[in-house]
Amino acid sequence: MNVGVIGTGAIGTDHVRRLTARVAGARVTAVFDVDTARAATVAAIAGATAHREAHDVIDDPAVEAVLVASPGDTHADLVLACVAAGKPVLCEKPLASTSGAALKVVEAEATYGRRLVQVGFMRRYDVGYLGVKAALGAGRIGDPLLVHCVHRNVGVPAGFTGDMSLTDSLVHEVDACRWLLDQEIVAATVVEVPHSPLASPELRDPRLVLLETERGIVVDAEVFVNARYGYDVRCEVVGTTGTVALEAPTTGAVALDGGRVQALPMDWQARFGQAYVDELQAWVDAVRRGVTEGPSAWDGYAATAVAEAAVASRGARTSVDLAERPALYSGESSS
Ligand code: NAD
Ligand code: ISE
Repeated sequence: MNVGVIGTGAIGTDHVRRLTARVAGARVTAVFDVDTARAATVAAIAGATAHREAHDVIDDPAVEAVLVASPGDTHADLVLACVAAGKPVLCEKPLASTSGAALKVVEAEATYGRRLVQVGFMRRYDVGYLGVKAALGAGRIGDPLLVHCVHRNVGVPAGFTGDMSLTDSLVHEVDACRWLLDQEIVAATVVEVPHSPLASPELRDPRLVLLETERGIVVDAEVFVNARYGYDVRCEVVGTTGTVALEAPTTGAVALDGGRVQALPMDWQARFGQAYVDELQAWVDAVRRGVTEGPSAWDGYAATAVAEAAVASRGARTSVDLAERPALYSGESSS
């Protein structure tokens, strides 16, 4: 499968490397980035052509599917162009920077009549999250009552501003909880906590967010994007008869000099490296079979709508008012 990649920054470059060396059945044949030097360097890794415009990648007759890894506010227009061209597209999260823009993608795909869009919520491919999902599905902890989530980054790049800890980071917890619990989130409340003086004030870092699902389950999610000590993602679902907690891959614990040290990954590349490979492989396999599976445009829309409610919250409970779900997505959202 010939893939065109738009956006060759941190994750775009990683995805090109993965599609070139670790994923079977795909090769990158075209790339675009507004940073033309970067695009040329990444094109050379894959033996691909660096195009002059993003739309040249989508319109390239040799490109069979597109991967969008440019900044979030560029996603919706690029995905809409892919749908108009009838080309399958794996779009990095978030699907769009506003729920209105995400809904336009949902509506365009519903009008097209079959799925073309997969959103890059790669945690659904992580072996730890899959273990939590399997335990819930088997009823091992009874009925879920509440979920504790933690999402801590060492730090964030310079362009990471304002409410991005909600729109770019919290969206992972939103999607994971919708998928694990198989229900929509209907309200968000951001609870004020003291802010770290080590983070830029506009980030108001960390944030504590309460999410309520349609069947009354409450999720507390801490997002701390300048936690410094390591990349630490946790999730524990509490049920009526037990709990199930996310297990992260470990490199073993070192006991030495009267202490015991467990190494942590320092970034998402290390923590979710295998999940990205498995996500891409699943995408390629499905598209080669003529279908698109995995997190859908509806999932992307719902996640952005919840993040938007969190941004609006400022301490007040804010409801999430989703549009009516088109039949194209019935029975598949969050499953
Ligand atoms: P980045 O800043 O490293 O890379 C973005 C690239 O896009 C840059 O090379 C930039 O020059 C290019 N770009 C900017 N505007 C463009 C445009 N209009 N058209 C084409 N290219 C353009 O950012 P990143 O960390 O690689 O993040 C990119 C996207 O991937 C974001 O949406 C981010 O949320 C997402 N992401 C997802 C995960 C995940 O865990 N799934 C991890 C990291 C990033
Ligand atoms: C980044 O864009 C990601 O998606 C990472 O998975 C997440 O941990 C990080 O907070 C985001 O900035």
